[in-house]
Amino acid sequence: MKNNKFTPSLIAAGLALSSFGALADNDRYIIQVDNNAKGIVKALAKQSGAEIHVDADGFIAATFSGKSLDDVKGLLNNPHVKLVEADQKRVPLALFNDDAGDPTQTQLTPYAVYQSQADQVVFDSNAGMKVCVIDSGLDSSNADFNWSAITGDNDIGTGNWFENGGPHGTHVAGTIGAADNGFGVVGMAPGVDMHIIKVFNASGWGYSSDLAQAAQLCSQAGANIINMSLGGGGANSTEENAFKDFVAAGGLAVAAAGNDGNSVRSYPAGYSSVMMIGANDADNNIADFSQYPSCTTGRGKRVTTDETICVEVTAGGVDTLSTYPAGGASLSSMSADGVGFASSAMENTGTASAATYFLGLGDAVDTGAAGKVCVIDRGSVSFYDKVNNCELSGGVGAVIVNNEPGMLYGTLGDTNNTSIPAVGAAFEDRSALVAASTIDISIGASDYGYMSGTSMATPAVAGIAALVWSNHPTCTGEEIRSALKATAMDAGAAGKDDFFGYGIAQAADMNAYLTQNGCAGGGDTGGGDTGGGDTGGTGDLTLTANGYKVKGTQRVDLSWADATSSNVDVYRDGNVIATTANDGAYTDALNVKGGGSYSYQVCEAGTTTCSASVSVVF
Ligand SMILES: [Ca+2]
Ligand SMILES: [Ca+2]
Repeated sequence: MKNNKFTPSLIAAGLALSSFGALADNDRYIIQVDNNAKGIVKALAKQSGAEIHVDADGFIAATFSGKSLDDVKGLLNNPHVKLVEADQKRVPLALFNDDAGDPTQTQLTPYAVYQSQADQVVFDSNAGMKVCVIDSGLDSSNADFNWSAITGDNDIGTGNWFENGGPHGTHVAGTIGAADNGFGVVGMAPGVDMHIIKVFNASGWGYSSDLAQAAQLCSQAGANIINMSLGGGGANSTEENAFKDFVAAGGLAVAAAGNDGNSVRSYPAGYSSVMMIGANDADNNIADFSQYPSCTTGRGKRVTTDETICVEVTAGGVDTLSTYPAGGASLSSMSADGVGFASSAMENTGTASAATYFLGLGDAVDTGAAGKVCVIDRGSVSFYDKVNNCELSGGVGAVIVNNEPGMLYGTLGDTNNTSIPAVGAAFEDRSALVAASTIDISIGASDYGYMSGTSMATPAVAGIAALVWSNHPTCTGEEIRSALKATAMDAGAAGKDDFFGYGIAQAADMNAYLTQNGCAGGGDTGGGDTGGGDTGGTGDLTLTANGYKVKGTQRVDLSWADATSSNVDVYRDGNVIATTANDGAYTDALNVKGGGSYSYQVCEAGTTTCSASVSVVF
């Protein structure tokens, strides 16, 4: 029984980090010059009131305060000037990005909302959807919730549900249902009814019996969905039965795959009744921490495949922006020579505004940094050592620049005893930051911050389910689960795989699929499913699939068009099941009864020229 503990899936890196780069108006320009006449041009620019920031081979960059590009071209009408152009601000870009800005002033949409199309579906608050959040409580100090729609249960061991036992539960709840109210962030199902059950606190431990009881309390509260951003090793029949009962009554239960980056199966996610959720990043890549248990069990002739015991879908869960207990997170801002740059708060609230000093790797004390903001490269020594060496040198603030593309997120560790504000910066901004004359950095307490984990992906899927389900309220939880899988966007290895399951959850595609096919998805009554499949394929080869049953056994008729080779390969769930004549039709007779969900593709034989994946749900 000792294995039946579960823990909140807290990932330390990225905890309480923010990066809200202030975007200054840009009146900064690049001037291309002949090197031998650069002095003349610099003098001309200074005469015109410019502040020069970069003096490089063949060009300079300078701010002409309040002047337009045409103004500057006029001022620098000189034969040594080859070109004047706007100095564009460069920020690290992913496929999907959080809105930029200050969440106390404006509402920021987290990247995962865009990635999963949740911004394309309107939540129907009259449908009565309710999400039960079993976590560390939801702190009532955060104003970004529809508090009149939130209830909870107290637990003697963990205290009031509306007081946080760590920020985890508040962050999770924000991803599900932060209100659409003009500030802060917005959840997947904004303002959705929630029931909060607090089963762990700062000490971080709960037991499977707590979870089994919590499932019953969720049911009593009338919840449609249970969100469990938690997990641990070891199955437990009491716990399993509690979720089985919840799902049998029409509910949907989702849980985190786990954050150890291995193939271990976590529970409750590993129970068949519970949908296992993995995490992807803003570039549609799997998170390196996201666990990927196999869908098969047994050995030899007893091997069986069961897609309900492995990852079924994923959603964004890397550097997820959401709600914190008020003041519980850190927000940073940075500007260099008056131009805003993205930053992440590392440690120590406060402000620093001073001339810059490049401290190299920051591996030694250097009194040249006295009174200045240290710009430090990542590498060689710890972040703490870098900031400490800056402070011991008399530095008043520290900027640590990443040594690989993207923003540097980090902390100074548990034994930090520095006091100067320290921020991370993106590698893409390194040259500008190193060249800058002055840097201003500021770190303040915030109600919003970042966390990473399958704990963050799980509430994204719970929220997407609530969002779409609110538009199809007659569906059962199992039907919603099937629709999530049938419409997920394939990612990673082609077809269903252990890391992504069916892929990244897609709210708008799922909504359209249920509108077109009904709750049952068309599979279990002999109807066809030709809609809602993902669009991972390329080329002109088109495929439709029609699922039906013969004497209770699943069959799928495939028909395709516009293949050009004499034979085609037929794929089911990423594996070739047949190489057959290119006659436009094939029937897959599965020796399977009951429910199931399959993804089909047809490819020109021996090639990767394939149709899009088409899903069939029984
Ligand atoms: Ca909001
Ligand atoms: Ca895949």
